[in-house]
Amino acid sequence: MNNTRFLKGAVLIMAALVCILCGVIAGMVIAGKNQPASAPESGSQTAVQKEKEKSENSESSSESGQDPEKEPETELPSAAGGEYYGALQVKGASLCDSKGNPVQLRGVSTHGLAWFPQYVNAKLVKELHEKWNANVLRLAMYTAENGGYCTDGNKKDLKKLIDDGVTYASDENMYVIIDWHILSDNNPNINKKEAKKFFREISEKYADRDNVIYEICNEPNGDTAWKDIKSYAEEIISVIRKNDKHAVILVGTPNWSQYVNEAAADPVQGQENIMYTLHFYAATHKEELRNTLKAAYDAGLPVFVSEYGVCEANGNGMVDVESANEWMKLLDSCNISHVAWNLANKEEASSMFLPSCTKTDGFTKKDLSDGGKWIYAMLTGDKKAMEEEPSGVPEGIVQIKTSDKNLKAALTVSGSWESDGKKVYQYRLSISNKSGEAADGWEVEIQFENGIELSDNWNGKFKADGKKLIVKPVDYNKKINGNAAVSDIGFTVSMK
Ligand code: IDC
Repeated sequence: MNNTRFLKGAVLIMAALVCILCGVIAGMVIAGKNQPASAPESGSQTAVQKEKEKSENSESSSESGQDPEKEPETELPSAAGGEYYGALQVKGASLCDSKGNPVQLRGVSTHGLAWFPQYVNAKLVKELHEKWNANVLRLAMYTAENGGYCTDGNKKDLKKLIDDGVTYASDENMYVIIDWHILSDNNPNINKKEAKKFFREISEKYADRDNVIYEICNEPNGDTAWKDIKSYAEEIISVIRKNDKHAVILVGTPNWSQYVNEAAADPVQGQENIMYTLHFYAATHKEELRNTLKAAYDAGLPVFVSEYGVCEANGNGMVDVESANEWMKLLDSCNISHVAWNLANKEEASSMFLPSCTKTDGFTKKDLSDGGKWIYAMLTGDKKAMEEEPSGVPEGIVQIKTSDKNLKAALTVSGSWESDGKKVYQYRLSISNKSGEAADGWEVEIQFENGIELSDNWNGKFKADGKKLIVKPVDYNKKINGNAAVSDIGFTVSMK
């Protein structure tokens, strides 16, 4: 009996060690893949540490089994499903079905295909169609970053991911955008030769598919002028048109696809079914860019919002629900199509899934980041999905106080495990500003049941003192606009 118990224990410990080791190695591989050199650093925790925590985390939960008191989490319910309109055409400023009725595509974009390939899977695409009501999926293929198509990326693997994405979307009767995601290569002419080759090949391959849309340059930026983009567009369009006479083609605009006014003043001539992209990030771009969009639309320019975020333009920072709602009002009133950035669990506000969630399908509301919840609620009309997480006091905590009565802090446990006989908790914190006025700073004081030791933290400045933890902002999440929130602040503590 004792021997069996000893053996069982030894097996468990060995299994645990193997799991941790695998987790660390996987973490290193994933970290190498997911973090392009230019990725904004989010706090002091490295991706390897996070992956390690995740593996330790899931390990402890598999040993202790399901918490019987926890309510079972249900997957997202079926919704109406995104509509399919057959072959599309552009008439005036509108995207239309084959009969000429204006239609709107609404959907989501992958993150960089090379970094988060796991989200290109049939089950998730089905889920996005049936449960999120999305009718378009964008496949973002970076051209110049780490793993980019024109740098060190594996062209064969990237084209296979595109092909899978196109197949899954077609199986679901969804539109699919193939996005030549220029970014650090700020002028599309830099990789024009490669672009021509790529679009020649894929337009030949997908010529018979009515649901494929080509996005020929994600975001020209820096000093790239509209005339540079226009001449590039003319060349690429003629390459595509040799194979595919009717597909909708999306053309980027200067300044990270914002200056649609410049395209409106001098659009591509003699071509049909061309649209111009405008990209916005709700917490950064507001009234002024909305006015630019409205003016271009009123001038008759067909605009497609092939990428937007509900957070800041760096893909992180705060989620601005109020601004995002304003944007949607405008887009809906003009029937302008929109695609949300991004399908990933990266530690950044624009990722729709929480970093602690490693699922690639079968998502529940609890798996969604604040931005993800907003996107889900907007696409499905399920307002409940946006309700705040309970701001009561989670496990291990006695009280949470904020520096201002208009600021409400919500704290949730995103993981817990044991280490060296101590209980370790990982918490996520978000702070919402309930007043209409911006708050220029904030401070949160958290009182724990026991003395704590802080082992990790991100997106804030932290000071632990006995049973107390003070959290203050970092530069980029200091200001909270009226009716907006900052989120994805996190920390790990062990209880003494
Ligand atoms: C960001 C990603 C981030 C990645 C970075 C690479 O969210 O994880 O490290 O690219 O430079 C865009 C771009 C889009 C950006 C996004 C957020 O099209 O590639 O993704 N953004 O910064 N335009 C405006 C914002």
